Amino acid sequence: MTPRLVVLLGDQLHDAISSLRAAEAGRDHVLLAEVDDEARYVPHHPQKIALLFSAMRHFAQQLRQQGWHVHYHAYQPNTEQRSLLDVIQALHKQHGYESVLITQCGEYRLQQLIEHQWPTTLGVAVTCFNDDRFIATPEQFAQWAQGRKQLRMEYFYRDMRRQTGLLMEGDEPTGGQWNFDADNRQKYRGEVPLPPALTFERDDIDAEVLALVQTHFSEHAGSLEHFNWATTRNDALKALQHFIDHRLPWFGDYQDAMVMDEPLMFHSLIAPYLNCGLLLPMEVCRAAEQAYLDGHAPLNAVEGFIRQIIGWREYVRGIYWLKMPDYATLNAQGNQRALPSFYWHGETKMQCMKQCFNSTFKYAYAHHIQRLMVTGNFALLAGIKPQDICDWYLAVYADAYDWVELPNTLGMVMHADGGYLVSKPYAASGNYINKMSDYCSHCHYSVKTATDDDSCPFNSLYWHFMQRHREQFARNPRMGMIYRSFDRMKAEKQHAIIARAEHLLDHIEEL
Ligand code: FAD
Ligand code: DLZ
Ligand code: SF4
Repeated sequence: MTPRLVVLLGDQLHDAISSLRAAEAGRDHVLLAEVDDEARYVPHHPQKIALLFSAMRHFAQQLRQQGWHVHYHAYQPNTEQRSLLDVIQALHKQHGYESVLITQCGEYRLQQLIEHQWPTTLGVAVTCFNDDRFIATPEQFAQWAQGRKQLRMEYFYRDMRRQTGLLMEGDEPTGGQWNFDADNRQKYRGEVPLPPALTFERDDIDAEVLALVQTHFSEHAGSLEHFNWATTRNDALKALQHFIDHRLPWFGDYQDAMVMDEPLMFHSLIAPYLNCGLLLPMEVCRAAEQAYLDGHAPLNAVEGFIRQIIGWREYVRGIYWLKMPDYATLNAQGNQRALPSFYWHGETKMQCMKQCFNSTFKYAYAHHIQRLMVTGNFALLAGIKPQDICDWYLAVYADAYDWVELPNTLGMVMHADGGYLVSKPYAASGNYINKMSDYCSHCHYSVKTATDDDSCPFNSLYWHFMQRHREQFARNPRMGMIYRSFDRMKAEKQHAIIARAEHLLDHIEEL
């Protein structure tokens, strides 16, 4: 029988993926390809490229052992085969495939090419399967969203709990509440020692890939020196177990906490594995639920963790497919400011930002609150162009893929969708960062003041942002109090704050 070609993208590295399930090992061929078009469409952190290339190579080896006929296109710097389609075309010439099988891609850009360009160029059918690693299909999400003017994650999350049965007792949520966030979000004062990082044994594939990435991608921001990601499913499972054993019990308590030179805290670091297929969302959630049932981790931690995965992760994906391609161009605040260069070189006197940049470039990682309330908050307050800051987040993290990065940045952080994803912008002054971290006591700036030469930039930029967008936000019932407290200030103080913010914006590169 004429073989078909299963194309596996770099973020589809699981042997139960829908495209493989539709194929036959004795008949069909499988392709994995390292190509410039995917590796360079943003300047991905070298660790993200190394993680993917090495995981792809290990996965190809595993598929061969399972009896699959695998074509592996290793990275070649000066080849004419720059895109996935180029590589597929060359193979198709040799083998004359009956059709191409693929699981739906995570990115609108590539999905458009797959649906429209691939079939015409190849002259064969391209069959696209639902990506059932996710719990909700794009159609299910669209149905849920229909008729709602504003979406709220919390209600969607409850449906996901009911659908999966996670932390459910019949129709009721375990513990009588859907959400235990009121018990979470404490400042960390060393009450529990921070767990050691898990390290992995490296093999020849890792070594080869690290050398390749160093040679061809070292101009991208970020270093390979501290590369410590799992590149096989077995190691990703060890990473999951390490999280469950050593971090999950305190995940809820310290989810929002930030500590000098401790970027990992009690976070799981599994997003890169979930997003590229080394781990599946449901197996991760079941493992966390089991830890609760075994009495190893409390409900506030386990519920909080599961909510991130079946709640936020599914919710942002639903919004992505519902709203693309227009979503990527939204700019509800009309921001025009370019991204300051310190986002790329990391040098700034703002200690909170410096801590986030250090972690980002060293580990291709920063935890959620660092992304949302520090580097994201700064971009929001300073009025950075949404497309600039989105490109940055897509490039610098090992877990970054358009479907999850874009709604988080454009919607959650920048409020550039006008409040479709969240009801109120996550804008905050230095006071929030001081409450949740020890950064301010190590900073050049003073978090206590707003108008002096050494005052924390977040303090005046916060009010500048509020005043700039007064018309948009003053009617928001959750923000009226903020405006009333600004209006109660003496006019002199108001002017001094706004003047300080304008000075900072004029000299943004010097902060
Ligand atoms: P943990 O804190 O241990 O959380 C557990 C898991 O929950 C994560 O692995 C992740 O899969 C999921 N999760 C948590 N929050 C979110 C969220 N808001 N959206 C989707 N999933 C979530 N996450 C990505 O996976 N890829 C991205 O490109 C990405 N870009 C982001 C950009 C911005 C501006 C912000 C504010 C958040 C972004 N996030 C992104 C969400 C979140 O910050 C990361 O998932 C998380 O920091 C990854 O670290 P972790 O695995 O240690 O997560
Ligand atoms: C992110 C990425 C990178 C860096 N390189 C490749 C690659 O060489 N080959 C490939 O198939 N996929 C790669 N990817 C992941 C794709 O860009 C990914 O499929 C899309 O981002 C869709 O989520
Ligand atoms: Fe950041 Fe301001 Fe605190 Fe410095 S004082 S660490 S700039 S919040």
